[in-house]
Amino acid sequence: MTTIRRLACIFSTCCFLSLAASPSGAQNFSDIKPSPQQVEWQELEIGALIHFGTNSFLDREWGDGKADPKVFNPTQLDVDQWMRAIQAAGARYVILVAKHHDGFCLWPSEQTDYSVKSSPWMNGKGDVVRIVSDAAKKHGLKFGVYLSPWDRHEPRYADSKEYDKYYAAQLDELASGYGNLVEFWLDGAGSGGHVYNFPKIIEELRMYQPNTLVFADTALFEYGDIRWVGNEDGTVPFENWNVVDRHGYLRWRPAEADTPLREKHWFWHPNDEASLKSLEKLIATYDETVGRGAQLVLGLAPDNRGLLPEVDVKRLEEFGAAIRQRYSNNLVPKSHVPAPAPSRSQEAALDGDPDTFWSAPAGSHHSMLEVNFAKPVTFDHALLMERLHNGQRVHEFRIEAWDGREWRSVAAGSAIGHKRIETFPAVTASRVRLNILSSTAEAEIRELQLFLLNRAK
Ligand code: FUL
Repeated sequence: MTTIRRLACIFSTCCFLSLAASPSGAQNFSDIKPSPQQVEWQELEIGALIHFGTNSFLDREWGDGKADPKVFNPTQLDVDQWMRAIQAAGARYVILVAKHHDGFCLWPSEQTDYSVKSSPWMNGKGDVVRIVSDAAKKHGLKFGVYLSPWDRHEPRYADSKEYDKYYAAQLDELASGYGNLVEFWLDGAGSGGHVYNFPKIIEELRMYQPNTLVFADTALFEYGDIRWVGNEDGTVPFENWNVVDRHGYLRWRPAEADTPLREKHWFWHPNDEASLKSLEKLIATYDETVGRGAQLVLGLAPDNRGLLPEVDVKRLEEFGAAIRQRYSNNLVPKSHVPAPAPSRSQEAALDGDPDTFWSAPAGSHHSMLEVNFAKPVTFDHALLMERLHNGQRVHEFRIEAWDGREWRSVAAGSAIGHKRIETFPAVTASRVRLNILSSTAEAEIRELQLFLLNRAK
């Protein structure tokens, strides 16, 4: 389902006006830095977004809010099975859709009876948000929630002010009752024309969850910490900058690319196995999201038993294994000749350890990171990582290989960001360098890695 997450039309404009009048004056791209929470979040790289509710029992994507809660009756619900599959895929966080557009709540909200408490599941005594948040913790995964603003069931939706109270009260329950939330997903779908008091809503959220990151379309600018990438295809358009501008207001807002494991389906549907994405497609998705400095969020859909279908589990396992295998054989640490003493600090970007980094000479706007190999190596992929604590500094780079007479460019771009994966025809060389043609201040490079992935048959 194509979705337009436009919150612009539903968000009061007063906050932008107050920002425009801010005494801080003009902002500069290179001064904008991530918060510690954003730095930590960008390390997670892959997340899972779980859609499960009455739709899962009715072969629907968007419920109309009229489904009988009695249809919600998973007989084999096993959230540990979900978590094992999520971990196997290499994901590090889970976002649960606590309420989708149909208004049905997966926790026993005190604000409505339209929830699990009116379902036969566990005789109305169950709480899916509780068991998923507990299971995520147990499996070492961070946990977040999606609470749809658009609500097709709740009669108060017709009255903006009354609905704001309802929504904020639901948010309080989620924000105060389930431990730390890594991310709060604000989906603008269906909300066109509706006015929400987001400043108040975010105030409420921050009271209990000062560290949570708010995902939203770029419209929710003053508050959004993570931006939607603009499509649900699993592709991040080049060049991907972490600082974005809206109405002259700059903010660090890393991109999250959400895409379902099954083509165009966020909820489970019967006889739908053909829509399961192929392993090749998922690998390409990884390279076009994480490999472009963004977060990949895979949509997972438990079925009407309450289990992830076996074929989905298998695909997630294959995906995780394939990514681990592809990027496990970095040629640089094992085959390169360590740099001579004056350039020894470069080793920190050549050691295969993303926790160490090389800093280009202080104040430089142009720098080189060179790798020498004892014997020529053949490679067709490069993986770069920039340290972002001080901002996204690299603005133009080339990866170059020495052909015996001159340096030849094998890949070039503007943004590096958290991670950048480049694919090119195989090159054999004993000298390779990252030529940073332009950086706003000294570049900070965590990794330069090289791989040979497409071996000749
Ligand atoms: C969209 C929704 O309309 C879809 O149903 C799904 O929840 C997706 C993640 O976001 O905006």
